[in-house]
Amino acid sequence: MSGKQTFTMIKPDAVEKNYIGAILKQITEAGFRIKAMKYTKLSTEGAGKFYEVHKERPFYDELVEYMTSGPIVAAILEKDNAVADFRTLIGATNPEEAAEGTIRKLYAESISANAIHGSDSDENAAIEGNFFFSTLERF
Ligand code: IDP
Ligand code: MG
Repeated sequence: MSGKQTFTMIKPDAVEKNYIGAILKQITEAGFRIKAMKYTKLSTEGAGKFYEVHKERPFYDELVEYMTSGPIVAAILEKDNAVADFRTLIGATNPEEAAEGTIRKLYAESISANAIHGSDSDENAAIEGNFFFSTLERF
């Protein structure tokens, strides 16, 4: 059974380019409701922890550096089949491979600076949401 929530971040490249509004519009028009949201900046320690699963991958240091290079928007989103539907909405990791109309196709600049994060499973959606938000910050 698929869950109702996913977790997202609008990444530093998209924030820097002033795409927050356009991206949130696309997300809400696709039927996602905002359960929690904040404008914040990851520390090196925080980004390292968030991406711990990628620690052994060659791009880990680059990823941590990039994700701490500027502010992000973090959010918990709600919709039926949230994780899979949101991955479809954002498109492939590499924007060159992302389908037309997806957020990464429209707004990402490269495989690392790829505009947006989306959880890859219900389990990770819960872990990632808990990383940023207390229960008092969810509505
Ligand atoms: P995903 O964000 O589509 O789930 P993951 O494989 O989980 O992709 O990778 C996490 C993040 O790490 C990507 O969104 C991207 O920012 C970065 N990344 C992934 N693959 C590469 C790469 O080959 N070079 C540089 N950065 C990468
Ligand atoms: Mg991933």
